[in-house]
Amino acid sequence: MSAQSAPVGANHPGSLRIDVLTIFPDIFEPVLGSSIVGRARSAGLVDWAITDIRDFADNKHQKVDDRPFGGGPGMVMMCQPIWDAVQWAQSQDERPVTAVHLTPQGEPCTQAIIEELAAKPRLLLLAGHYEGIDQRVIDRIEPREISIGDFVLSGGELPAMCLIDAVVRLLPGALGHEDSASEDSFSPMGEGDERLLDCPHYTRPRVWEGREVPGVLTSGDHGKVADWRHEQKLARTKDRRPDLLEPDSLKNDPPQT
Ligand code: 9WO
Repeated sequence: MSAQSAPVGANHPGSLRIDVLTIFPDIFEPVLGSSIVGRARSAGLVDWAITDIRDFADNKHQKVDDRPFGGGPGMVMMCQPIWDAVQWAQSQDERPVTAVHLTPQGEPCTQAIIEELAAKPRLLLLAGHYEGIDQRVIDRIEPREISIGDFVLSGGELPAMCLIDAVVRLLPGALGHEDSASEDSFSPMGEGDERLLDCPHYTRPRVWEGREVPGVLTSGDHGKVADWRHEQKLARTKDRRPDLLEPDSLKNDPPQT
């Protein structure tokens, strides 16, 4: 089943370039620089450029926001600095860029969307702040609009980092153990357990504070272990996320127009 599908990212040469446009450039490096994502950069699989939208403000005070037409609280991010930053980022690499705007108004993110993004040569992530971004520059950029969940944050930076983490770990060579990604919850490349949540995991000691590891896992019978894990995945999914068992639940809905 997974054998005939090309590895994620195999359809483009070279490494993935990710541009991030933000008014909080400093918060990215400490998060992205560590762990699997940082290792993937050291290995040359990915690189990112974090761009401060303020650098593109065409006024003395580096003002990138203004009061909303129609009134109301808060501020709105202006078109010009964002458009100029997008143009600049685009000019840094000749490969076509896929723009993504992280917003609660976007399509709910799924592992299928992450796999699609991981196959692109370039991503440009737009992280909004304040009350949001002037709709006219969004209309001009025509980014894919993606939500990482039905909750409101103070900005799109954390969702952008979530998306980068999810994408980068799928790049071939990013995980030490190459099978890991395909065995996850949600992976369409799984061994028939795609669409299912993960099973419980255990490590030593076999007995901890009187609690024993399920006997099948220490039986040495690999067939029984595989069956048990599959049953656990199925039971957990039925119990916690029955919606995932509905047909096409992991497919991307076509854009509604
Ligand atoms: C605020 C708000 C208040 C009441 C009803 C709806 C509302 N939507 C927003 C809103 O979108 N605020 C944004 C804050 C404006 C720009 C960036 N911000 C943001 C991005 N918050 N949360 C995200 C986000 C992005 C992706 N996935 C989940 C949340």
